Amino acid sequence: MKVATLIACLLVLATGALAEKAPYNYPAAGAIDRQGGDTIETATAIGGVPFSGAGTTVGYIHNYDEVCPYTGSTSPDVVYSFVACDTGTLSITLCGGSGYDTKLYVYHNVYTPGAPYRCNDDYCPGYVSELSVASGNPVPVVAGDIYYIVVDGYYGASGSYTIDITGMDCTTATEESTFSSAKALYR
Ligand SMILES: [Ca+2]
Ligand SMILES: [Ca+2]
Repeated sequence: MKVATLIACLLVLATGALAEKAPYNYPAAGAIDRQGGDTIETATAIGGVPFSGAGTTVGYIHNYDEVCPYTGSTSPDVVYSFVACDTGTLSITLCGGSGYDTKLYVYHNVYTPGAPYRCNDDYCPGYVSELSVASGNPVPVVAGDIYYIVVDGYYGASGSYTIDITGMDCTTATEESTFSSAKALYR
């Protein structure tokens, strides 16, 4: 490929990737509750599903970025971790009240830069992210495996977010009940 052709291709790619989005009025920032951790190593552990949390990415470090499909984000990000208590399908949405142009991705068991397990940028109005059955991009999980959920932003965007996870009954009560049943077998 000639250099001029290569440069033309790169320009087309860059223009597509960084195409400007129309402005959007986001809701006011909500209360911070069950804030995500700064990195995969310091992820906030989600004890059960259904789960609802809220927080902010403002003031956090930019550690992660995935192309889904926009490139070049330097947005700060926060991380949650979840060990599936059951095999099934999760829906994870930031669409309940996030206040900026979010990105959302999931890694399965290990951090695999460039190859997230699931990824979404703009499913909802306001360019907010969702991985769900409804969006055609759910998150299948396997009992006992760990999933890292990264709340990121487009380009350099940051702000307040909400996160809601549904799809299975992984509550502490269920786990304790299962554990008690299992223990009863050995009495
Ligand atoms: Ca980031
Ligand atoms: Ca987005």
